[in-house]
Amino acid sequence: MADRPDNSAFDGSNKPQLALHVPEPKYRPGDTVDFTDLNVPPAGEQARPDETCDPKETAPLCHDLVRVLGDDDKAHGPWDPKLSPDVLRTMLGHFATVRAFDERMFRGQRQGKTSFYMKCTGEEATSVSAAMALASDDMVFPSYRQQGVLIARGYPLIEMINQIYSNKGDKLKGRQLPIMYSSREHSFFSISGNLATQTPQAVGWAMASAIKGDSRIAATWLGEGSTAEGDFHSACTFAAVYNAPVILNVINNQWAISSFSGFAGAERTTFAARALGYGLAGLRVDGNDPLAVYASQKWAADRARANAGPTLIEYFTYRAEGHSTSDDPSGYRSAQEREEWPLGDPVMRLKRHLIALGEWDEDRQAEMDENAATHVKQTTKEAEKNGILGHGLHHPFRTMFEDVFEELPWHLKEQAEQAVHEREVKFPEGLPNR
Ligand SMILES: Cc1ncc(C[n+]2csc(CCOP(=O)(O)OP(=O)(O)O)c2C)c(N)n1
Ligand SMILES: [Mg+2]
Repeated sequence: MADRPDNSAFDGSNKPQLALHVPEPKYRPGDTVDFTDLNVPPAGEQARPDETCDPKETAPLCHDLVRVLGDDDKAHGPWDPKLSPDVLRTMLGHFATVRAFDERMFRGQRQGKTSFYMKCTGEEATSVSAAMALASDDMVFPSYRQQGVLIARGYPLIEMINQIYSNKGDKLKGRQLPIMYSSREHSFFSISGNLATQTPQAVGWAMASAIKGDSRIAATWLGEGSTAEGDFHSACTFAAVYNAPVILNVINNQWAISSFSGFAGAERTTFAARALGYGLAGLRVDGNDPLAVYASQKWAADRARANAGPTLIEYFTYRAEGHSTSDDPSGYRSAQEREEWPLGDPVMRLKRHLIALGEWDEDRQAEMDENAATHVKQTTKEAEKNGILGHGLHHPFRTMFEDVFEELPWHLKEQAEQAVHEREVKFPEGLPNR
C-alpha cells in the first residue's frame, strides 16, 4: 500500500499534511521474486575483532554479514572456526536428525496424533551450530523453533515426542503446548508461548550467575518479529547496564507468521544494529552458514566468559516453510521467495563443504539421512505406546491441580472437586482417566 494521507481531517490550511507509513512486503503470492538488491558480501571479508573489544568496534559488523563458507564450498577468512572433520560430521548428523524429526512430527500432526507442530526448516544452523559452540551446562532460554538445541545436547527424542503427544510419558504432564519443552538436566529453560519473555529471564539468570561468581553463561533466542516486544528492550537495557554474561540471538527469518520483518523495523535498520543504541556488542551473521553461526556464537560466549560483556547477534535466514502446522504461507507470500533465497540451505552447504574437504560423499549422506529417518520412526513408534492425542493415555485429569502448591489451597480443592463432579455428570459411563 502506498503512503496515503488521510484527508478526512483536512482543515483547508496550507500546512503540510502528515502521512502514515504502513510497511508492505515486496512480494505477495504469485509475484516474481528478485533478491539481487540484497547485499550478500563475499565470505571471509569481514573483520574479526578481539572478543574483549569495545562494543563500538563491532559497529561495522552490525551492518555487514559475517560469512565463512564461500560459493566454492570452502571456509574463508578470520571467522573460520577451523573445526575438525569429525565435529563437522557430528553437526551434519544433528542436522539430519532435526530434519527427519521435523518431517515425522509434521506428518504426525496431519495424522491427528498431535494438535500442533513447528518446523525449523532452513534455520537448523541457528540452533544446532550455535548450541555446539556453547558449553553443555550454559543455560539456554530458547523460543519455540530451537529443537536443534535440544537435539545437539543429546536430549532423548522419545521425551520430545512424549511431550508433543501430551501422553502419559510426557514429563510436563500435558501442561504445555506441544513443542514447548523443558529440561533442567539439559540446562534448557521452559519455553514460553508469550513471545520475548525468555529474554529478560536469560539476562536475569546471567546476572545471577555473575553475582554468584559462577562460570556459566546464558544464551537466548527470539524471532525478529518478537524484537518488537517491550521485553526484548528491557532485556537489552539490563544486559548492557550490568554487563551480563549473556548472548541475545535474534533469528531474522524475515517472517512472523504472516507479518513480514518490516513490521518489526527491518525497513529502517538491521536487527544487529539495535545493539548499538544499548552499547552492546553486535554481529550480523549469515544464519545459513553453519561455520559462521558456530564462530559468532563462540566469539560471544568467549566474550561473556571473559566478563567482557553481552552480545546481540542477528542471524539472517529465511523461514522456508509455514510458521506452524496451523499456517498456510501461500496465502500471504510468494512461493518463489524460498527458491530465490540467495543464502542457500544450511544442510546442503555443510554437506558440500565436507565433500570439498574430501571428508564426505553422497553415499554417506544418503546413509546418514536414512539412519536418521529410521531412528526417528522407531522412536516415534515407541512413544506411541504411551499414547497419542485423543486416545486417553494422558496424565489423569485431576493431576492438573497438582505440583504447584505444597498444600492445595481450599479454593483449588473446591474447583478440583467441582471439575471431577462435572465430568461425572457429562460422562456418566465413566472415563478411563480420572
Ligand atoms: C506476546 C505475544 N504476542 C503474539 C503472539 C502470537 N504469535 C506467536 S508466534 C508469532 C510470530 C513470531 O514471529 P518471530 O518472532 O519472527 O518468530 P518466528 O516464528 O519467525 O520464529 C506471534 C505473533 C504470542 N505468542 N505472544
Ligand atoms: Mg521470524
